[in-house]
Amino acid sequence: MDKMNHLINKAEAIRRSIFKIICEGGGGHIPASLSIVEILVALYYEILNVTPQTISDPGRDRFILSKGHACVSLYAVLADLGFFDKSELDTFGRSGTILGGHPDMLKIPGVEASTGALGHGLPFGTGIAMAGKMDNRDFKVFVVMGDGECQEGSVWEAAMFAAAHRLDNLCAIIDHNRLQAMDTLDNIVPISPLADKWRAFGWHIMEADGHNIKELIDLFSTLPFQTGKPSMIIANTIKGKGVSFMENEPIWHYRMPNGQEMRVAYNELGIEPQ
Ligand SMILES: Cc1ncc(C[n+]2csc(CCOP(=O)(O)OP(=O)(O)O)c2C)c(N)n1
Ligand SMILES: [Mg+2]
Repeated sequence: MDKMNHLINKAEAIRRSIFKIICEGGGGHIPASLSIVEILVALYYEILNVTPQTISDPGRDRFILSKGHACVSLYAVLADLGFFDKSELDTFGRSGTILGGHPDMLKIPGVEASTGALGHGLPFGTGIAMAGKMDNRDFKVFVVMGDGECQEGSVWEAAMFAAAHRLDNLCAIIDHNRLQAMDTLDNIVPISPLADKWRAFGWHIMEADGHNIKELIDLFSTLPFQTGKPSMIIANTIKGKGVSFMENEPIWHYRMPNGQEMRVAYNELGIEPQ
């Protein structure tokens, strides 16, 4: 099997894992997690130079999931790569678990930043990128944000700072699924034209199909897009990707499927019934 097919299969397996973990754990953000699967697969299986053995190495690449509510996607990837034991995934939603509804950097091996309150991942990542420059290190910092998250003022403070300090070791990815918690961004606080806004703040912008692993890898492989500028990938995605009745439907941000809906989703994702 060639590499790309392997990664596409990996993404499908991660989708199945996300769905099972959240359904068995009794709650979580399914559509937001499904939205970023290919972005995480492209980064963790091809781009990031971090392994379970190097999680404390000062020279490692850093990944920050700023939209922390999608953490189950990250948990599934980290467990698959051996950052912690896969059996931990069965504890999601139970008392005493290290795998909370938002990721905790003090508890979970491989998690670089505790996130969940939106608007903090980019400031956090910008600080690490600045430290990398000051220490003359050549690691990269990747931050995945939600598009609704870009309504937070702190995002734009970090955007200005990163451009001012020429942080070309920083790459942000916006999961541009056009939905926030309760509705479309356009119906709440529109943020378009998104690319022009970031460009005006001094970033180099590229756009991609956020579900096309090859396209994402090709882009990540050319970082920085421009010397002296932070890089941004606007990844066009579908919230709920892979479960037909959840795709692009805001109601599923907080809702959990009932038994019948679960069976439909299991069938679509190719999960064996228990
Ligand atoms: C500061 C802050 N305000 C509100 C919330 C509640 N909240 C959780 S997810 C979410 C929607 C975020 O939308 P977006 O960034 O587009 O992410 P998506 O769910 O589409 O992946 C909101 C408002 C939060 N986590 N943090
Ligand atoms: Mg969104």
